[in-house]
Amino acid sequence: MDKLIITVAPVGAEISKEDHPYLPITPEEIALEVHKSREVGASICHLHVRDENGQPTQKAERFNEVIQKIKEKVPDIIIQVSTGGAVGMTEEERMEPLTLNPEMATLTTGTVNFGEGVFYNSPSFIKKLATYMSEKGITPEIEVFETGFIQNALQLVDQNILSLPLHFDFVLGVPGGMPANFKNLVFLSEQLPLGCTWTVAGIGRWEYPLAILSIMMGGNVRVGFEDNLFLKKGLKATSNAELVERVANFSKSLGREIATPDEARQILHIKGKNK
Ligand code: KMH
Ligand code: ZN
Repeated sequence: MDKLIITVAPVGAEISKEDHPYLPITPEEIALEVHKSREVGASICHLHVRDENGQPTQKAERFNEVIQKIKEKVPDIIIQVSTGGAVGMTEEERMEPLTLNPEMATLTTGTVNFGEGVFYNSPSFIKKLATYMSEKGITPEIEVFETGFIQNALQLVDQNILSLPLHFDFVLGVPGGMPANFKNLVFLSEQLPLGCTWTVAGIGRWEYPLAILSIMMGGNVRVGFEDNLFLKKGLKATSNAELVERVANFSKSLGREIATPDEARQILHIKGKNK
């Protein structure tokens, strides 16, 4: 089994300081959280950023500011920018961080209800994002909120826009999306062509049960305030690093070592380093 790749998703677009005072918002706060998370085992940072008022933004300038701060502290971590942004953002807004030529970016290959909103991804927009990433050599992570999203990604392979092996993230437990449970994770992982890699982001209380199953199955794990705030029932983590460290400890105790960013690059077939 390959070493475990841990992704930290420290910010997200859905929670605020009112939900959790430890949510990192400023470039300095985000960089510090990523640094602490890297020290305990994270090799990828799934990045959303916030503006001066704490609101989600996809402005390239703000992403650049945050990425520079992260790189000062953690030069080797893989930065995966979000092209999902927040529900309701325009396609143009969502594409902005790609202009920074990041090493990795998300690519959601379908539309899903998302709480009270709709996370809208039309076939033409999916194709546009995939084509852009492919032309620029940005490694996509396919975000899967429902089974059909896998087929939609494989269609892009048939159309010679993307190529195998692809890397997938199963996001389970978003209200409106595919429920989080063990059967769904096993089912999704069985749909992938040989050689593809996957990670799981269990939302809320499912973060750890699905992380443990993934560790045992040879998958990978995403944790962070974007998905879950709690270390255990009633106890909020005071840092994203506490969530990362818990997964790393589970993995080590189950006999699976943790990948460094360079090892993650090899496992995920990422070509360029920190472009
Ligand atoms: N905030 C969600 C609407 C991604 O980062 O690409 C979308 C999301 C997925 O978080
Ligand atoms: Zn995200």
